[in-house]
Amino acid sequence: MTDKPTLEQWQAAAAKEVKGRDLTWPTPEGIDVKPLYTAEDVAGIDPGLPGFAPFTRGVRASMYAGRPWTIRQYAGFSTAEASNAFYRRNLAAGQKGLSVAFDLATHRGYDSDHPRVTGDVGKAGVAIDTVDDMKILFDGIPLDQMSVSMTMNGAVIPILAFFIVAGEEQGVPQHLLDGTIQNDILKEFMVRNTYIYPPEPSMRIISDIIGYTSAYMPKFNSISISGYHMQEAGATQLQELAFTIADGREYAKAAMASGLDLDAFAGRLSFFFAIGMNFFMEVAKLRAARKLWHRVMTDLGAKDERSKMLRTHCQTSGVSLTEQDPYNNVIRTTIEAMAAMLGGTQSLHTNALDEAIALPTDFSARIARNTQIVLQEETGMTKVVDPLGGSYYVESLTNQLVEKAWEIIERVEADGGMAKAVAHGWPKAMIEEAAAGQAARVDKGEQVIVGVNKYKLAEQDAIDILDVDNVAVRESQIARIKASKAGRDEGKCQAALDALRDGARYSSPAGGGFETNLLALAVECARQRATLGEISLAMEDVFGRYGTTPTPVSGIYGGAHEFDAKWLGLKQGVDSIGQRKGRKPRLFVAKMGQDGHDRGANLVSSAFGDLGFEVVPGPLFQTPAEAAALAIEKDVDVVGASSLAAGHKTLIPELIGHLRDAGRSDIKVIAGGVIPAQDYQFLRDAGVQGIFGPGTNLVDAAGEVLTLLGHNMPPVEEVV
Ligand code: MLC
Ligand code: 5AD
Repeated sequence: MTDKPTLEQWQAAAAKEVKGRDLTWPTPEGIDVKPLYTAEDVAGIDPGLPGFAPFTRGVRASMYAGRPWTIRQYAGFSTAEASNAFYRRNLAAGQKGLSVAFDLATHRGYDSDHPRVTGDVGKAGVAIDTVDDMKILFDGIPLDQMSVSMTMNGAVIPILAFFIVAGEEQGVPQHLLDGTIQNDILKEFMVRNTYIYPPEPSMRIISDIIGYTSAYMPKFNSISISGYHMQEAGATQLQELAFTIADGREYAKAAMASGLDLDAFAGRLSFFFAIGMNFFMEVAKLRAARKLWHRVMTDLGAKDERSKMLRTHCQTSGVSLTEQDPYNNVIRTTIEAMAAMLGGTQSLHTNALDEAIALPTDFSARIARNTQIVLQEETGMTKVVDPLGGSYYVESLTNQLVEKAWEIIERVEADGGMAKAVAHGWPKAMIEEAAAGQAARVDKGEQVIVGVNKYKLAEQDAIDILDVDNVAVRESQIARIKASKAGRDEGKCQAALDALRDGARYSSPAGGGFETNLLALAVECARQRATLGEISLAMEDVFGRYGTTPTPVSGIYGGAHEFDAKWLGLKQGVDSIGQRKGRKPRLFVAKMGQDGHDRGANLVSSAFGDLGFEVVPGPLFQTPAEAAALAIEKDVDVVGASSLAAGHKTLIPELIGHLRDAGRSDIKVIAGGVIPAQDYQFLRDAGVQGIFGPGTNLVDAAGEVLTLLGHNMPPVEEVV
């Protein structure tokens, strides 16, 4: 009998095969993934059993063998009628739960007739101004049978109030309402930016909602603590994991501080993670999250095991998808969906193949939905609980993530908790540094993205995309707001709004009773047909409206390129423009409309700053007139308008018009972000001098900007 080979023998054999090349893979998480895992890596690790503490292997004993995850596709666009029809078609075709995407005007607490939101109405989601819109949205969809997720964080009080009243008027009492409200403000301040009020009253709103729903809506998940947007903003999976669990801990502590009993609400806290392309890391992340949450809730004193169970929704990663060669996105999404499933998600959204360009069409939504249906119904993969349990690699990764995340969670605790850490800014800076590092790896070709930096297509056919006529949507919304206001008892409506304003003023913590509970007071406003804008404004009168200006990180993108000939040539170009002008070239990175997606804008600011530009990082949410005024005040050479929420056809031409009217047509305007090829000519005709779509290489873009500024870029060979 031959002896069993030893690990040393394997090491020698592998080293011989690859001639001593190091096969370790250093991941962005700081984990050195080895080419082989064995029993030695999991010695002493016992992941337990599914359905039992600490739930590493899943929250239910039978998991998908008993009931598959909920196919819950996030959707919404245009009017309530259009979105309702889309939902009904999708439900008829196999979708199981609903998930509402609201437009950015709604997110930020503005009615569709507000002058700040002309470019945003109905664009990135559905426009909802009153209870009447909400009723149309769920027309023919029984709210006691369908679980509904609503992604809302800023205008969370009016939206949840509308939902409750829509149910009431549909004949469904609130205790039967089943669903989830996102209601996660900390990550808004960190990465997603659809906040309205400053942090302190925003945290009170969350406690008020947890208090109200735990008393009256036992089937409703009061929060969806979200890491998704962190990964979208560039966070590593470790950062996403750690900050999300730390956010959860902060919310639980805030609700307890407001007088609520932990076990009365903890069972209805839910989570939401992104699932990107690092397959095993994602599986391990979900398993680690469950283990960590169990530990956090035990520490906080939860008694009920249900309070310690991390239930989560997942969405495949939007940023991992590309405009280039878009059918590859179907492959990527399938792989990500499998990771979510093998990680044990409760609910899943799979992105559509046109993700990088526009909202889904019926066609792309069908492929996305069927990705899940095929996994559930054709593969047999649901028949075994946690099939990767016991994998040396997955168990070892799970444990490493738990340990590394715990270090970050302890750092947050040492800083006074997540609300303080967010105020101090370091989590956001960490995420932006990770984003800049990742962008540099992609732009340098070190991280392969098929069709973008490798295996590029010479030519690419345009695919059909959904285009929403926001002018028409806005007009129909304005008509409905008018009708709703005309039909209401004005005295009663104003009295309800006054009561809400008073409730906001009352400064002692929530939980002391429902007289000052903002959701309870808003429900009455909704019954009296107050609009979303009016309800938001009543609270804004007391709380104020919050705004920030980005502070781009520096040195990371430039540092990664410092020895590249092309980069050095660009730096010389920037210097020579500077000498010619007597000052550095100035770039203003503008964010107009209610679009708070600032990853792209921050990356551009950061990379151009590293090149030697003087960068003016614009505040979020400007109107075109405000952006033009700032461009003129700062005397910039170029305005780069970053648009990720489909407002570009309205907002950018307006900006150019304002510059022209002020006699400053010499200021060049370029556009970047999610801009479909179909819109390029329209924008060029409006005077846009450079367009940079998804997947743009920032080094190449900088070259074009220098040319635009009159610099003759020498060929790379002349620089070195
Ligand atoms: C589940 N159940 C079982 C079972 N599995 N019962 C017996 N045996 C099994 N094997 C039970 C559950 O206990 C539950 O009942 C019921 O079935 C439903 O299952 P669930 O697992 O709770 O699923 P679901 O209802 O879908 O809830 C999932 C959730 C929830 C808890 C994660 O919070 C949710 O749906 N979240 C979705 C969030 C979302 O869609 N967000 C979109 C964000 S988009 P009971 O009685 O125990 O409840 C976004 C993008 C952007 O943010 O930026 O705009
Ligand atoms: N409909 C469908 N999907 C949407 N997303 C955003 N808005 C919508 C919408 N209205 C998805 C995209 C995006 C993520 C935040 O959510 O995948 O990346």
